[in-house]
Amino acid sequence: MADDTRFDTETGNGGETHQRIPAKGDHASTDHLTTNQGIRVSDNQNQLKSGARGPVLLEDFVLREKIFHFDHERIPERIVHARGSAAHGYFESYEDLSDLTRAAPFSAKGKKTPVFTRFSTVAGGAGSVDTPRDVRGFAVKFYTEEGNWDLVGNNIPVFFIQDAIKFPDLIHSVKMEADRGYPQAASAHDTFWDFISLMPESTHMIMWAMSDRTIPRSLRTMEGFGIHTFRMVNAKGKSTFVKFHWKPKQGVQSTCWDEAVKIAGADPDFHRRDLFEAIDRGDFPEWELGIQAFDAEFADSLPYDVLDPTKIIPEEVLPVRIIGRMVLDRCPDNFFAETEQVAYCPGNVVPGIDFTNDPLLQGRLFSYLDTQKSRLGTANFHQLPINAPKCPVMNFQRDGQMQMNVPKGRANYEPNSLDMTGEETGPRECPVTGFVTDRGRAAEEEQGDKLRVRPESFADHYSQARLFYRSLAEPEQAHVAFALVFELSKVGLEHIRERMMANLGNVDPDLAKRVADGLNMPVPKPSKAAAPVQDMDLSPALRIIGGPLEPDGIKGQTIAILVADGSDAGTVGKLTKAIEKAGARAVIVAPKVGGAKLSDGSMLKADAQLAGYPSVMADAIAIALSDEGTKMLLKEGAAVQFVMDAFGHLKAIGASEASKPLLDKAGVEPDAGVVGLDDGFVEAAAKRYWDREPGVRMLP
Ligand code: HDE
Repeated sequence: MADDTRFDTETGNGGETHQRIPAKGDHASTDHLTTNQGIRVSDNQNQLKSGARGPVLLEDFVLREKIFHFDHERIPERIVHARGSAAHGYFESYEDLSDLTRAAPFSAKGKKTPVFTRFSTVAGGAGSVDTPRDVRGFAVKFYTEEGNWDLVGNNIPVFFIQDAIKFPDLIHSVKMEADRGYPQAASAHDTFWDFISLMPESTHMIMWAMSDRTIPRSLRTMEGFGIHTFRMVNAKGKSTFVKFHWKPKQGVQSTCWDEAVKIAGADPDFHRRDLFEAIDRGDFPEWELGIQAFDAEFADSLPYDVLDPTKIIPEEVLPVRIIGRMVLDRCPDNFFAETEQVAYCPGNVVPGIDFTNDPLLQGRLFSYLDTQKSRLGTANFHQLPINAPKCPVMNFQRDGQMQMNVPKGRANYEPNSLDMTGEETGPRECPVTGFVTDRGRAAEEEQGDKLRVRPESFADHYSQARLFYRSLAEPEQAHVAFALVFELSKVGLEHIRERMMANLGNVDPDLAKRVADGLNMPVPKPSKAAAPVQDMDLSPALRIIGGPLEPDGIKGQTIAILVADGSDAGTVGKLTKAIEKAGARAVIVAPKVGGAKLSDGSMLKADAQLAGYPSVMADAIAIALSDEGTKMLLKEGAAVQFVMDAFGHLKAIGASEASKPLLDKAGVEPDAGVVGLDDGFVEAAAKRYWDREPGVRMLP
């Protein structure tokens, strides 16, 4: 049969029937199925056999190539940050920052630079769930016209360790235990807390890790931080220290622990889906980039060392200057090619950005390139489309596995004088526009004996842990105590719990007592601190609840409306409109996905089926049931749980009068967050009701 003839149905070998829709067009067209050698494939359903029921022939190159390629589809996952989700977008500078830096993205007001941003969890494997208690990676690749700049940060502004040499130990301790291979994506086990309790420098980060920051509601509602002190360098070579901050326009929002656990079961891809769907529907997430810029004199005036990555500079001490925004407006076309193959490296800096001597940062500069060679298999991974700079790349590096470029000419070394023969000679150095390492502080400060020591200025491990804990709002402090009790309850070895509580005694005696009570263990004496613990001025900017980035509306959020047969059409219609007007998404949930027959006889299609859409998926819920619907759903466990969880997770519940028996059955008690379905619902839906919490769970 001719190749390009269209035929609908054909009876294949063995009498099976399948649809074949052959391609049209000539040999230049792209709609033909081919092998990797470009040979058109006539049959993608059957192997080549000797006779219909006979043996398969080794000469079937179509089969062999297809299976061969499939066999090699997986690459090693990232050793950390394996689970990630990413998007394309742009960075827009709010001003011309040339007084501070000559870095290309900041050279003019309104200038746009393309970016690719990947968010990740740290401990779990690539197939692990999205909502464990974990730090989140926040890595941004800026494709500037002067090369790629990667700002590879986290959603927490400090780190567990001060020196890169401890990183393998930290990661080994948090990952699945070496002999048993569990737990996956969880820090609640002996080896992690053993290591942490022996490393007092981790205490500040532990306060953040046990706070609501590590159970974000969405990747869109997280802050990001560069952590280390970097330098910005202007055209005159003047250098300024900077710390980078990403502030989400969506606000900062977290889940309750019980909610995060239930989301993991209801939708393991909750964050990935949320990011993809938000961008897909045109609700582009946005972050503002801010810097804390300071000079050496200011750094020297601080009671801690700005090279120590376990320290912040509170915003009250040095305000964050907002310098631009990042908008993520395009989903990846292909998860593997882009999100999986992207390779970030803190060592990728452009002229105008430079490093400091932070010993954690310095170790990172080696690690990323090294691990990427192992993960992506060749030193040429920078040629992959997602990693390739969007400016010319010209040098004399050659060859290697998977070389994608075909460099021309004889010159593959520099200097050369081939131009005297009239040949192409290749690129030359750029002393003026090229990257020049900033000497920063006087060179003599960087000379000294070869030592393996920690500076004295890194010795205070507790003052900022105390600062963080005491700056939190009361419910957030309770959550920290709750998380510590939960995690240490999963630790089997009692001496580890005791040692950890002794360290907590230095943070705050009340916290140590709360945790000890929660474990029903005696409060140990505080451990010996390497430096006296200071009471620093509190920093309310560190709070989520009542903090500067608490969301003040429902924009970007999801509100579930539960309907069933008999639900009032007018109410549901009005509610949907009001939710959408406020910039949120209304999701119609019904017992059956085909929808429900409303009071006016119309069929309203459901976006989700009740059993598959527990209320943890939404930020607030509206129960729009009639008497008939309520009567039916009183017998449906998923409906009772829907309401009970929303109440337990401190969410707003809007309910029709007729729904009341369902609310009663779910144990809902009236409070400011339980309202009717009139105009006030949208406003009520904008927050969580923290006052409700002591009534629904025992907090330590
Ligand atoms: Fe990383 N880290 N890291 N890290 N890191 C990696 O690089 C490492 C650290 C961070 O979405 C790896 O390509 C060392 C701090 C992010 O692809 C690896 C040390 C911060 C990502 C590596 C640190 C980070 C990584 C694994 C201690 C926040 C994911 C795969 C000195 C500022 C990037 C890879 C992505 C990934 C090493 C500490 C952030 C092994 C040695 C501090 C967001 O190279």
